[in-house]
Amino acid sequence: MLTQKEIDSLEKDGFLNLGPLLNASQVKEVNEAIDALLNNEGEKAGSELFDSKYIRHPTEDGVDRLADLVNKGSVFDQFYTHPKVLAAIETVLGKAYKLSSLNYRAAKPGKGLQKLHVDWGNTVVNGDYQVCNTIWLLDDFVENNGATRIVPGSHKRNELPNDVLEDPLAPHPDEILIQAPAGSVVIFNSHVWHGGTTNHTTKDRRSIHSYFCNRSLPQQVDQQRYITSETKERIGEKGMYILDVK
Ligand SMILES: O=C(O)CCC(=O)C(=O)O
Repeated sequence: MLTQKEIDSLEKDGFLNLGPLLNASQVKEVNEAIDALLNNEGEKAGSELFDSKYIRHPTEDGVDRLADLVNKGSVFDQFYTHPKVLAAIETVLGKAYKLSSLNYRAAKPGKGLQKLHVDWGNTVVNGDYQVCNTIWLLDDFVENNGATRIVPGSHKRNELPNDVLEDPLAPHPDEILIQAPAGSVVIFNSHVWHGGTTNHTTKDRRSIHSYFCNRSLPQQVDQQRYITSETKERIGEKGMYILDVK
């Protein structure tokens, strides 16, 4: 599913751009579904994350979030079942992984800057990675619209950004920006130093994160608690295995 070059680059740099997995009409369909959910959910949008101990920024000023997209329409099934994405997740986490959460994050104009961070409490120097994220671009990510930044290779460092950086909000000399067209999917090892940047444009910068973890860990969103019979019927045994639901 992945070339050796792709596997090596994910291992070495801690991220991999899989290229466009959604075409323009699929991106449009997803963005329409997101708009409808944001309208319907209003103040409650993203609330499935608020009681989770396992998310670093459940609420952020100037950011729209939606959570539990698993149960909000068949259009979201592809985000955690796409074979190429799963192959990349397996490269980082091994075979024993599951979905932790499926969320939407949009940086509003003027907002979106995050500290460089990792999504795990400690460093991992032995390659025993516990968490891995995928970011699905719902807009072109460009230099000034709040694209995600990553410090390549930092997943192998024996130090955390918050401990060693004078200002984790400041640009890092080694960081790169993910710049790619809408529909692209970027896998990033969640132990790599990363974060959102400021959106300097007048339009939202939209994305969906399918976040995976080691099978033995608690999920960011307890999938068993939220799963509906409609979703179970639709996704079948394989989907239920990825979500770790019965
Ligand atoms: O959306 C992004 O650019 C990155 C978000 C992120 O790293 C986070 O919310 O932890």
